[in-house]
Amino acid sequence: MTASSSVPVALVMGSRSDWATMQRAAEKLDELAIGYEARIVSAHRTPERLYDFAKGAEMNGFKVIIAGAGGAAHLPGMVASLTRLPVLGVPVQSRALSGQDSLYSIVQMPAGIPVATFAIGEAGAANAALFAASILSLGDAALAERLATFRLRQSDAVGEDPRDDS
Ligand code: RP5
Repeated sequence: MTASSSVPVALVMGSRSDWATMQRAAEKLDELAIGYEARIVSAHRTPERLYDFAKGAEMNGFKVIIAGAGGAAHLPGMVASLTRLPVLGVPVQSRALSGQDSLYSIVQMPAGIPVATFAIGEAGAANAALFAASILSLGDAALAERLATFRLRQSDAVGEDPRDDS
């Protein structure tokens, strides 16, 4: 992701094992026709890749960064420290502590460098994509319309009768 990008969202994650979770974000971005690039960028295994990505993100045309990681999840905070772009952090559910480690690592940023933090796991990944859509829709009327339609369809899909299984 060092070449110039024409897509607004960077979808980065600490490991290939995070993709099962982070693809929920990719699906929502696809649904809303928002362009993105997905890439593995590990804070501790590929620190130089992390640095190059985060320092170049704005110049490469990204507007929002979604960063997912699990365990001692430094990735979103490190990325946020290297760019002024909004960073949306997704705590991936870890095996040892069910993602509480990931959540606390991401959400407990000391004052000065913010990371918007979402729910643990797939719900967080999906919501990070929807939040990215909200941010981008501020300057994109067509996307704002697609987002409104998405919400209307979501509402329409919720029936009132709990016994109705159709
Ligand atoms: C973190 O360590 C990754 O974000 C991942 O959630 C976790 C485990 O990584 P693997 O051991 O599966 O590569 O860096």
